[in-house]
Amino acid sequence: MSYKLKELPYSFDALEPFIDARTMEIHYTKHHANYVSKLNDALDQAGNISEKSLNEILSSLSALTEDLREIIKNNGGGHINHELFWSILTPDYKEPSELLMQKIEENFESFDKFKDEFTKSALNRFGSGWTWLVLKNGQLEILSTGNQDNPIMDNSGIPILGLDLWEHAYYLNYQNRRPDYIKAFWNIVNWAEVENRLNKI
Ligand code: MN3
Repeated sequence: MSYKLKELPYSFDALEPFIDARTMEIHYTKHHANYVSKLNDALDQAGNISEKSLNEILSSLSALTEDLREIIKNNGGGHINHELFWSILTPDYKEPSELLMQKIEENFESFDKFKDEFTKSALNRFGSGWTWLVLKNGQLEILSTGNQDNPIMDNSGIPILGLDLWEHAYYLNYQNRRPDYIKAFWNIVNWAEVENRLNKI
């Protein structure tokens, strides 16, 4: 079984002006596509491990041989991280539902405090990586990972929201201005999908 690049639920220019069309196109057709293709190559070599779901494989990377572990971690992580990322973005922004808002306020006092904490985490990520909102032991938590690592890899939570902090996600439009990219992100979060992911855990 091999993994495929799922169609984006919107056009490349749909998230403008917050994320420009050229960035979306390269990000999806080159970067994400490359993770998928390298993941499939590695799984071909891995034999029967590929019968497990990708989440299962990535939650137990130590079961892999050393030569495949790093490549499956990076490219499998790259694939699931981007699948999540595309899904939690939308051109039709709506505020979180009352229920989700309540859950956020329970864990972070207020929506603004949640956004501040998430933003801080994203600004503090040195180099390439992600900042996540995860569910861990019934609580919402913010954490950041390097490279294409995903919180499921070390059991630090199940992500329901993630922000790609690799330069390829913003450099064409924002150059070194990561703070502006993070600020723009709040205009295109698909809170309904975040809530949907939370409900499925
Ligand atoms: Mn990316």
